[in-house]
Amino acid sequence: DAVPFRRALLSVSDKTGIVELGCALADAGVELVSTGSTARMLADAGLAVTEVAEVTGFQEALDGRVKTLHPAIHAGLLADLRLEHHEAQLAELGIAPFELVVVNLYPFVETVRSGAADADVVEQIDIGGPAMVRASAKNHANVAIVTDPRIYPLIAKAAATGLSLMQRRALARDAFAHTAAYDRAVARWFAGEPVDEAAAAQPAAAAAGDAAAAPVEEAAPAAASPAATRAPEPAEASAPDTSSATGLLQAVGRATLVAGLRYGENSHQQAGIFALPGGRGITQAELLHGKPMSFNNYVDADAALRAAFDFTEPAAAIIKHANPCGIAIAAPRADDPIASAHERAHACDPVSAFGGVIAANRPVTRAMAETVKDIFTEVVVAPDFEPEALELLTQKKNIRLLRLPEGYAREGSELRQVSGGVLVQQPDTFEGFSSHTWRRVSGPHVPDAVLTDLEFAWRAVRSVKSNAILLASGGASVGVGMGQVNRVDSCRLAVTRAGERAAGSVAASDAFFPFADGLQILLDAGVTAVVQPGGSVRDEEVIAAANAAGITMYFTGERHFAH
Ligand code: 93A
Repeated sequence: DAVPFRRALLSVSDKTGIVELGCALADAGVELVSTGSTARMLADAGLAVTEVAEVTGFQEALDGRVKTLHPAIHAGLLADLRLEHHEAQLAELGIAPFELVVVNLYPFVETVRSGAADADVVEQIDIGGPAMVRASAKNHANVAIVTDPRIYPLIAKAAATGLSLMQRRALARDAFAHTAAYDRAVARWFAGEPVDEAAAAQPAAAAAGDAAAAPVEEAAPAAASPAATRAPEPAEASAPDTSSATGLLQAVGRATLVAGLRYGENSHQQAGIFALPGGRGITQAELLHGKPMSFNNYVDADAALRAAFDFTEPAAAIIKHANPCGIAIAAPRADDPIASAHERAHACDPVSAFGGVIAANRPVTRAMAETVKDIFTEVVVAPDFEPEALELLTQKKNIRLLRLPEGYAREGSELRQVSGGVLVQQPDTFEGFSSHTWRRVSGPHVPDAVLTDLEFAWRAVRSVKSNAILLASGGASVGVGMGQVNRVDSCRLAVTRAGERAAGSVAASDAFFPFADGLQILLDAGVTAVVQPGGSVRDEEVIAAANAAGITMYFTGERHFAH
């Protein structure tokens, strides 16, 4: 649904970046139409540009008060070319449509601030500009409206292909917010009130700041250039506090488009990624190499980060379809801790790790890269990549390398859509992982090493979708059973995946065993210790099974469902 740019209307007071944008558009064969001083600037840069006056057949009138306010311009902005009669009327009138409009308004607030006389302030009330902005935004089905120089690079990148409907809609939203804030400032001035607050109320642009550098994947599916993706620079000062539901919802309301995605979970679903103000997560990560991130890549990379960054030790997680097929921390005294963590995470389930998404909570080292390069991997996301690691991995065309923003952090609340509304909750950051707080309900005291393993398993299992069973040994998962609709199947899965490694491993269950049957599967496979929340009405039955097998079992008192 990208509408290719054939004809663009440029009329800007703030000339920042307009020549560069003009050049990119001209290079892509887009015809440039422009007003007075904008046109002169473009022409001075050697670009072919058509003056608005040439299009309208009227010279600017009334000291410039009437420049673009003309049917020859506005019909070109408002024609809905999905309608045959609009197309026919345009042709009859001899008017060509615009697909791109770049406008910013007379500097009204700046003029007020400068202490200018009333007559001069009034002259700086832009009329023709907002008319174009609003017309184009209304007609976003056909026109992309750009009011913020910060997104010119994004437009330049899409010069040859145009923008998707989703992107045009986001731009339209920002355009109306922009003109609304502008008019609010004008109204305040007439009321004798300070204009600054009104101006400050202006929402962020559709793709603010460095997002400008983001590729327009959806619009340019065939574009080979992977170019760095970087989301808007977080505006810390004004960013809502996302630890409360209202804060998170406010942040969502102010989310800005980072990029259209090629498609959603499937190729017939449109999709895009939006950044929250102040966000410092996967959305803000920089794509150092590889094809643009897909919708599913983002989901999996985020799940991988959640798992890897749950540990303070060097840790790696490999995700497939939002579930871990391996989580591990570095082996004690490993030469290269993060390489060790990754190798051990991979060893958990090499079959599933094929085509997986890897997250590391430490910079990727050369040694880790050496291993990763031989494994088909969709994405590696990490705080950074050592230069040699980058050199090795960039040799692989199909891998995506993502560098996290500094101070990577998840939002303080989580949001999930349900029909008619949204669910908001605090994330599961509960830190009661120490075995000191657990209750031993069966078996003897276990050695410290086993306790440490249980603590690892209990933490790791919360990154696994329920019903989750995670078998671990030596700080690495060895078998994961996830996402089953009964716990027995999750136990079977974990044990099967672990194979011979189940014997001697420890197990964590994200919620209580409702019957002894699931636990029995773990016991039969040779699991030596179990940690689980407890709290089932049949706890006694479950404890009896553990006792019969002579294994140690702990109750934590809290569960870690992840749905
Ligand atoms: O004077 S206006 O209210 N009437 C118009 O017809 C009109 N057309 C464009 N303001 C108008 N503009 C504004 O001129 C634009 O919003 C933009 O800010 C400025 C660009 O003029 P120039 O290209 O001559 O610098």
